[in-house]
Amino acid sequence: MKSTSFAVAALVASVGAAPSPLKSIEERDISFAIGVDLLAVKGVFNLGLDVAFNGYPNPSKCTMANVAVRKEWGTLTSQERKDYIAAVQCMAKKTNKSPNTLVPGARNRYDDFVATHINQTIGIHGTGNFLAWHRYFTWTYEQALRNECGYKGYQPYWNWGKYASDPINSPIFDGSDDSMGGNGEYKPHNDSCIPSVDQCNIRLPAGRGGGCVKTGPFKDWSVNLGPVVPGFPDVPTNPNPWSGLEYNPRCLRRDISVEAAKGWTKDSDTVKLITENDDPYWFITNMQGDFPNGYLGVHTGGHFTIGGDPGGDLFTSPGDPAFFLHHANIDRVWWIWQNLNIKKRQYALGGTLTVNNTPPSRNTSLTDIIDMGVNAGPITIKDSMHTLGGPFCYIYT
Ligand SMILES: *[C@@H]1O[C@H](CO)[C@@H](O)[C@H](O)[C@H]1NC(C)=O
Ligand SMILES: *[C@@H]1O[C@H](CO)[C@@H](O)[C@H](O)[C@H]1NC(C)=O
Ligand SMILES: *[C@@H]1O[C@H](CO)[C@@H](O)[C@H](O)[C@H]1NC(C)=O
Ligand SMILES: [Cu+2]
Repeated sequence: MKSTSFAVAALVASVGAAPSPLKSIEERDISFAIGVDLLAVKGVFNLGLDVAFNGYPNPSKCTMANVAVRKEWGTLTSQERKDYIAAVQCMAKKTNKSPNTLVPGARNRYDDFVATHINQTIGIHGTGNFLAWHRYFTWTYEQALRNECGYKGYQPYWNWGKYASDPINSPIFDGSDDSMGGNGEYKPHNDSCIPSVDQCNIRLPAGRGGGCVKTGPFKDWSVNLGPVVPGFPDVPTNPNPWSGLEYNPRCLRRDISVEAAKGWTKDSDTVKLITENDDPYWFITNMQGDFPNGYLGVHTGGHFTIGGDPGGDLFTSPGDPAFFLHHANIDRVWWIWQNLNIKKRQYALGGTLTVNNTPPSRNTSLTDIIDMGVNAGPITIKDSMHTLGGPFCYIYT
């Protein structure tokens, strides 16, 4: 009974939050974002049926009665966005948990998350744990916002396809006081090369930013750690360039790329990713990008829509607070993909322990551990496969 009402309520929540006819610029963008949202509705309906027939994975902890619903940034009220922003800024005022011996450059609680990501970068990208690791990372951050900074909402996500035609004027990056801050000021710079200048498999033309973000709530944001692989050659080198963990305070820079957004993160790109990759290995690989084959994918496409420093640095990218909106959407896309074939995909993994399996290594396993450093205790990958199981209890609209 409870479970059936879950299906219905979840469905209603999805439809209710699905974009209603709006005014102005958003109307046009939203019409391009309906494909993924329809898949989400279909997926949550499946999820409701699944718990109705098979029960909840963790019934004493997580049911319809207490499930959190993560929402799209553009559907939040202005006050809800400001509450989220205030909590992020609060993190940058709280004392770090990382000991100075481990992360000499950490100056606040936000830096703990950046440091954990930097420290593990090589083991969590291009690997089979990529989605599970980032799911737990994003959730741990959301919990810190709530438990340490009084935030009452949940982690919002950035549905790329809604804004792919014009990311600079999106409610995420338009620089208004309820946005995640604007583009960087114009500073001349070269094209971006992915994965690197020496190996330019994919070239993105230089955008119209490149300098410090001077508009919106994060204009005074301090990026303290990194770079490790700097987004621009003029980013000051970290005193320990190998670890990136020494103190290196600098402004937040962005170079919002319309080409990355339009080329790789349209609604149809995400629909294609979800519907044309039944094999978990190819889903995870095409999502992250297949650079030797000139394929950027939605993950790297989203990161380079933000670009800049630290946004264009694989290691330090969580230093830009927009990171977590991006990765919430990565997680949502995985969640949708899982929901569309729960039996086969809920616990399906693809990939190995090493980046693009170089050097060759064993497959990632459900019993492997996800380490969150000072931010949270370790969990198994299996515990990170279900958003109603393990430590989690959330769904997406
Ligand atoms: C980095 O990872 C190593 C190995 O897992 C761990 O021992 C160390 O404490 C980590 N450092 C940070 C800053 O999280
Ligand atoms: C652009 O790239 C060229 C060649 O690598 C380099 O000499 C130049 O300094 C770069 N310009 C900027 C603004 O980074
Ligand atoms: C590793 O996973 C691949 C599929 O991604 C599979 O073909 C292969 O058999 C697996 N290897 C082992 C040793 O289980
Ligand atoms: Cu990452």
